[in-house]
Amino acid sequence: MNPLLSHFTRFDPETGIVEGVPGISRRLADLRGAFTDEDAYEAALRRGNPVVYTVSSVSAGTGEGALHYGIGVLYPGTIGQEYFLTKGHLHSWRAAAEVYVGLKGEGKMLLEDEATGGSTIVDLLPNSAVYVPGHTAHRTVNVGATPLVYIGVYPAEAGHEYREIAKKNFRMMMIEVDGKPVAVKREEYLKGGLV
Ligand code: PAN
Ligand code: ZN
Repeated sequence: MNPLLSHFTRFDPETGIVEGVPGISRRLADLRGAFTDEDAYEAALRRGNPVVYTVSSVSAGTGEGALHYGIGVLYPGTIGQEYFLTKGHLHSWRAAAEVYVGLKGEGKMLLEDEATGGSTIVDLLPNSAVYVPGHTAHRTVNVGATPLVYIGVYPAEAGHEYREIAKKNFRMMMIEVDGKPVAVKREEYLKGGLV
């Protein structure tokens, strides 16, 4: 048995903080390029640099067959019409899938097949799970008014690859229209349609 392996993890359901694990915080300034409305992004940054989300990762198991998991807390908010979101990534080991379990709040997951560009948007809600297949870019969006808390479990060897998303972003986006979340194609949004 791996002596570093801890079988039991307790986390704060409000903050996602795991005992003994330093979490990472992503602030608005870390999310340059993730929001489509650049003017709204720059204007928001001039007003402040809030924490948009935190992730506490538990990576006790190592080697073939091991799993890692992270507890994410994505705060509510918007930049222009766009809801607060995570950077989004592919796994470096593309075949690595992931299971997300919603714990609190109201979210959506944007899934985008790397080969076809095909998009799927799935609810991320308490008492529900989302299966993210391999070869699929994934991003979490908080479309509610309270923190979105979730856990994501993935192979220890998955790795995180952010460059592809940073280059071209996701094809779909979630925007707020009349107080409700609406999915739009980025190219349509950029043309000024559907809003
Ligand atoms: C999650 C994500 C978490 C933060 O644990 O890492 O939601 O999103 P970004 O990593 O895109 O900033 C996961 O999918 N891990 O593989
Ligand atoms: Zn992932």
